[in-house]
Amino acid sequence: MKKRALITGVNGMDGSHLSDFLLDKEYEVFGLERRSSVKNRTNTSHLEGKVRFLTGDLSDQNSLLRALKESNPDEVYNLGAQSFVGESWNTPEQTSDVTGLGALRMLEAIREYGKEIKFYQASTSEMFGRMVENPAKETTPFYPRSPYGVSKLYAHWITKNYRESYDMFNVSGILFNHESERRGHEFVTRKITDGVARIFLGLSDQIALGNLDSRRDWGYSPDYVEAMWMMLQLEDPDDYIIATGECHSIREFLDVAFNHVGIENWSKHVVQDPRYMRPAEVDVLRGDYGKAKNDFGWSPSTSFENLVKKMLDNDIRLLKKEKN
Ligand code: NAP
Ligand code: G4F
Repeated sequence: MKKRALITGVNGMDGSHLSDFLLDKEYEVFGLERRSSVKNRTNTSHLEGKVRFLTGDLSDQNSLLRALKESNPDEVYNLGAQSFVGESWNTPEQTSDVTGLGALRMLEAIREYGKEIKFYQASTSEMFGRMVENPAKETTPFYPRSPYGVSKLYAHWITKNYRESYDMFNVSGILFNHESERRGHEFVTRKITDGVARIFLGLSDQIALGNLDSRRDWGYSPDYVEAMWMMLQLEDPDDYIIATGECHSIREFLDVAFNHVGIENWSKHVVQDPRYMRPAEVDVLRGDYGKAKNDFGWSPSTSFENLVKKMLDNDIRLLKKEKN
């Protein structure tokens, strides 16, 4: 019998890579998407006919129970969220509702449905925020710095609490930043690779950015979705950090990207725009993935330089196609 998985946030970056990964493993994959006036399947257009799309919303309790009944999953991956940190100051209530309470609603739906289902919660390094220990470990105290980080912390704790209260197989994967060719355009990495590709092709001259000094531990999304699956195959549920252990500044990201297209001095191409500064910044994030390596043998396979180059080459290809 094929295993069945339900993925919330299926059209997002991770949701689409996880679908690819699970289909390769012969899962039946169901994807929860919310209704929108224009379909947003840029990342999943290649999956039409392979993934079964269900309509639902993490802010609507009954729609989640209905999705469970329709998919009867063995595993639920809760990847749906308002995931953009900057936006969370504009819509803190909606962010808390979907990103925080959404996890509670899915856990309640699983309890109500009554089947033993393994649950994965997409937790984040943003919960460490102003890091009190570098690199962060699973035991490091949390200090979130945005409504998004606070919401994710609620989702993390409710996942753990339901595991302890009801003996559910719940895992919280604390993933550090990860990117891919499918990353949304508002996130800094994709904004840079798209911007550099445009400059290289003569379509634009400048990229407007915010804080260039923050540092992130950037990995590659396809490596990270494998870790999500590995966590759900463990004997006992637990929480794990997934990271590379390295961190780089936005300036270093710009260096690698511009150098890749032969531009050494990029300063005239980058302007700092106060619109992209945040009310409270997370200056540095770096994680220790030692527990994941030890317990299930996971380690990252894509270097920082390769990640930047893959994203940039893809944006150049897409823009050339668009131009033609
Ligand atoms: P993403 O590309 O922004 O995808 C998020 C998905 O959630 C989108 O498909 C979005 O659908 C969906 N969604 C938003 N509101 C919803 C709602 N009310 N009901 C149902 N679905 C909703 O994010 P990602 O980068 O793939 O990340 C996946 C998850 O991991 C997120 O929970 C994120 O917070 C978390 N995370 C990400 C990273 C990272 O670096 N990428 C690191 C740690 C944790 P629409 O298209 O309709 O908006
Ligand atoms: O790319 P970002 O928007 O990602 P951020 O805030 O680190 O959040 C991402 O990673 C989290 C895991 O740590 C996830 F939970 C979350 O869902 C999301 O995927 O910003 C990265 C850094 C920040 O310090 C930001 O201030 O880049 C800085 N930055 C500088 N200029 C910019 C810009 N960020 C954006 N989005 N746009 C800019 O123009």
